[in-house]
Amino acid sequence: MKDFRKSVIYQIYPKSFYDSNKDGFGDLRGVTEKLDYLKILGVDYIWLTPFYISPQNDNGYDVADYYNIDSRFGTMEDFEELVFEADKRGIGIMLDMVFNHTSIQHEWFKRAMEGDKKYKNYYIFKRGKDGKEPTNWLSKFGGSAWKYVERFDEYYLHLFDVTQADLNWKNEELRREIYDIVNFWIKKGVKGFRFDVINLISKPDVYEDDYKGDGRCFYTDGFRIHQYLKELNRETFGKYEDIITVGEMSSTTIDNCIKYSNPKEKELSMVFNFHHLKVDYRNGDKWTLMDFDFIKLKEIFDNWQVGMQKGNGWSAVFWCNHDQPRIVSRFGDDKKYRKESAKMLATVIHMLRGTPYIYQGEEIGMTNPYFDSIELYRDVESINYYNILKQEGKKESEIIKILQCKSRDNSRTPMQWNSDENAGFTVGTPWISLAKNYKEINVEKALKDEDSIFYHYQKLINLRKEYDVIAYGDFKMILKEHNDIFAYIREYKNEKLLVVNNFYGKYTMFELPDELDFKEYKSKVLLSNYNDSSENFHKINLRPYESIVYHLE
Ligand code: TEU
Repeated sequence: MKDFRKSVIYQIYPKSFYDSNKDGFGDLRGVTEKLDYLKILGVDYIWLTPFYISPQNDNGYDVADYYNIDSRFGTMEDFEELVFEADKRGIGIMLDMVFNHTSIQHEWFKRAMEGDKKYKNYYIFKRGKDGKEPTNWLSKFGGSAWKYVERFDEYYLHLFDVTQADLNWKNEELRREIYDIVNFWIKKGVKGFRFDVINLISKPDVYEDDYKGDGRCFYTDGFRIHQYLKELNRETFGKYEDIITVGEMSSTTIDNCIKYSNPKEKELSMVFNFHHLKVDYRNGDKWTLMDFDFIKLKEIFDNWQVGMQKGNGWSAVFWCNHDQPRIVSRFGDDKKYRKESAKMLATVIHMLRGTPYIYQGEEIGMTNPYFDSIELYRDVESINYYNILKQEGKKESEIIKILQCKSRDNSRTPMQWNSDENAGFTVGTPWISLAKNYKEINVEKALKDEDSIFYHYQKLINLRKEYDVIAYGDFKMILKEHNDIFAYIREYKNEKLLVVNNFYGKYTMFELPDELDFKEYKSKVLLSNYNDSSENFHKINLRPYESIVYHLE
């Protein structure tokens, strides 16, 4: 059985991965065809984002039928074949389960709208207040979180798009339906689940205005959340030894994440949190431009690493996913030092305490596409905010600049396989444009270049298997105040790792703090992004984005 702490997980956004049937839309067969590539990389699990029947208003996170596959992605036979072929290669399939909300096209919601009481109680319908929405809460995609339904003179809650209606987890009948869905997919042979915004499912008993914010304090890590997760665990995956789970936790806390992921609590295997990815939000607002705050980034990692370790919790560690811009364009340098900075960023994440996630294309250093016109964007959140920023009076060129850095479409452009037309992703018309640099940045090139970012990721994955200290070691940050260096130590039994990273494109001096006396240790360089890194780790003149991992024993 696999130990998830020794595993690396690869995230696939099937729509943009590989199109096997020429319709411009990636599909499940496309994933099966590329399994050998993932086998070479060495990943243990693949997390697939939703491919269930959906109107695709939010690219599948608006599920209309949890039991069936959207024909654009393929058929149930295609899915079964994918599970079978992945299993043959020692790769487990993880599914994305969206249970905070359904699409308004879901049968349950349709019945609710017909006035069927049973199904109305699957959702959250409330009376308005003084002719207005029940509360002043905001949707995460902009505007009010409530939608008026004339027929009932009531509103339904939608924390995301207006076509994504929030489910009522207080209703036991609804919870049973959910457990049936999870059990259905377990029987299909899946080996894991990612639960979408799962810490938002527990809503309050009383709905009130939020005078200081957007409402999130009433439903984030809500008061029944641990009860719900324990029940979900007990009724579904908890019955099996080899199923791993990860919860996507929005605006959460360390204390809650310890509870979500400490094995004693019997909730989930691990958690995603996003605090480290908000260090380039001005005053917490994503739709602004700001250089990232490096000291804050380190502080957040330090707090979470140490906090989770103390409470015996477990984190999913990552830079990229389908909601985030490309990391090399964000915290690295996607031009002059693309290779060096992408490798450095990879090392920083993979040597932390936690299970690393790689998002498709990250392993070849894919960049943001820098779309220069609103017509090129597809994402509902990006388009909503384009309109909101317009209304606020921002200039078109300013808004496009913001989207070029912040839009979720930055990570949703097709996977770059080779230098053929459309990067070999499709011979049809791709549903979203490609980044123009695909002739330079693609899988075929990466596999031919032994110094490529791809092989750096491959090494990181192999090292995790070989060295227990990477999976199980304690974490300690050093040089917290240093303005350029991200450095830390991992310790396990009599092994240590010293991980030293220059986060910037200029030279900087590393000096091992005096209190660390590692003189009696034998050291070797485990990994570096330069081929002649210093063997002496006491004092190093680090080159641009230089990143070195020392093993001490
Ligand atoms: O994301 C949750 C979420 O909070 C993000 O969409 C977040 O609001 C955004 O990245 C910040 O700008 C999950 C899915 O990953 C996302 O794709 C879905 O759109 C969302 O849930 C709704 O299901």
